[in-house]
Amino acid sequence: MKRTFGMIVLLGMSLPLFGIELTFGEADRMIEARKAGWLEKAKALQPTLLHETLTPTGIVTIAEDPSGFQGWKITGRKPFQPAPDFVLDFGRHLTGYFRFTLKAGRRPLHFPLRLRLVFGETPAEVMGDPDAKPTGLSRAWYQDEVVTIDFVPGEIALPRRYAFRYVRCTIPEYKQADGLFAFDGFFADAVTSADERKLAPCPVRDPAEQRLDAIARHTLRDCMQTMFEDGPKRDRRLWLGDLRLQALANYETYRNRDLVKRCLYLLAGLSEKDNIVCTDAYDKPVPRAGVCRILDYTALFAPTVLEHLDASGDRETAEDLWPMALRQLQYTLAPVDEDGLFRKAAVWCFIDWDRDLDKQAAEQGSILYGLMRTIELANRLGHRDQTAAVEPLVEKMTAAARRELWDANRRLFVSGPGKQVSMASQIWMVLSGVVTGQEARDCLVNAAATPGVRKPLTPYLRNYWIEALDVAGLRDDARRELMAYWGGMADRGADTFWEGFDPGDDFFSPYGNPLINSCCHAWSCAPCYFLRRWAKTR
Ligand code: RAM
Repeated sequence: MKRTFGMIVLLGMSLPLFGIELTFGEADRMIEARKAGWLEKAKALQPTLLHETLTPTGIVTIAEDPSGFQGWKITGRKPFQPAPDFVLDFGRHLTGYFRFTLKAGRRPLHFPLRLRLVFGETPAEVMGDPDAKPTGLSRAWYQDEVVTIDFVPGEIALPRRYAFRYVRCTIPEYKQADGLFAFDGFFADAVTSADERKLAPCPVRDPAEQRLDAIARHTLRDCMQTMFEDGPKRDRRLWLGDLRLQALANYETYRNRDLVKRCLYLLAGLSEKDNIVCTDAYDKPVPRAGVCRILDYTALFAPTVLEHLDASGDRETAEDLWPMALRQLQYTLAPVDEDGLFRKAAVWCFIDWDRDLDKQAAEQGSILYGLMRTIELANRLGHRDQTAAVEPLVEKMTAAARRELWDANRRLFVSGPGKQVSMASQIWMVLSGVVTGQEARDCLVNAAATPGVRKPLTPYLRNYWIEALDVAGLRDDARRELMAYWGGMADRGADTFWEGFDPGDDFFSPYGNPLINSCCHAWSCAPCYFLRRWAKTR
């Protein structure tokens, strides 16, 4: 193997890797030859959605109440009766379509009948004012519509797909329209690619755990569409980080391995010219790459391929995608300097929606984690020779993390020039095996007890916190954390688990306006993964 130096140059930093240039070059050629075929395979794996027609369980009255989630609480329920402003309750969260039928009244409809409809995943969403706070995202994510009807009787089917349990209907000219029409029926067509008949039996016995398992499963199911969506309300996009957690939960529940395979092929097939995997994608109207590229998500491609191999035994797919898994190392390792330390990257480092989080240690850990899993995948597929050049980096990055980021006095990891203490740093250092055993336990426990420690703001990073506690041998703490955090959402009335949850702040939103948050969010489906796995190994 030819000795090459400085193959990776980004932001002026170089990493001396020996001989690997050759391997990446070969990977590039293989990717280019296979890419179009990957999109064909993704297309062939497109699932047929399952439909279920639902009718509302009745009308709910919702009142302002500071003890309710985001200040609103259901105060009563009754059967449907006509009113100028009413909220239908479909009894459960669903992803799907809405239609209603109207009857003619005693007199003809002599002006257009105008209704305002608001679809909500929570009571607060249908009652709150979406314009009260600006959002960094589009206001159009708020699910409201104005419908104008010229003729009755008739059926009005809204073309858009919504994520909802509640539908609020307001009729501004209700008085004038009295006697000109009547509601005849309301229907929801719920869609999903999760097949309840394939659901694995639930080994969880404890009722509190069963409650969380059911909500998590429901979350996963409503996100399972023609691909794994992050949230059926928003962004309706396939994100690699979300996909990994959905895939793991899906192996324990709906076991739709083909949907994981389709998503892996979509992300690989949609990779850009430089063959770096797409980290967010759409499948409609035709598959297209999104606009983001997240470093720590890229590092999760190989682990997701490896876990799919483990869950499905499908060696052919892993082999097919292997060059892609290998090729990502060139990108994820680029911001690592010659001493094996992650310095700074000019790309999006996500980790969590915490804008003040210093991400150095967490990125070091997630890149190292991805590297180790790529080597493991190589071993499984008999391609050890192709990762031989990067193997010494595991030791180098581990040593650099211990040398530069470990605070031996406090027995925890710090991050960045300000030596910030966060759970994110400990979590990824534990998951990447930089510390194990007592050291792993110490850093997780010591950081959590540090005043001002930055804690996860999203269920995404919480998920990895639970995993890290478990890996460190602290399963009881992992269970306690899980029950407290996801149980907190359940206690606040969650039908499906949310995109963001700060136990101290109902109004937390990464986007400025909590009504834009997604309340059925893929990366929050962890309980059905952990609780089911733990129940099998108690
Ligand atoms: C948001 C979505 C998605 C997540 C990205 C990083 O837009 O909630 O789930 O993966 O951010």
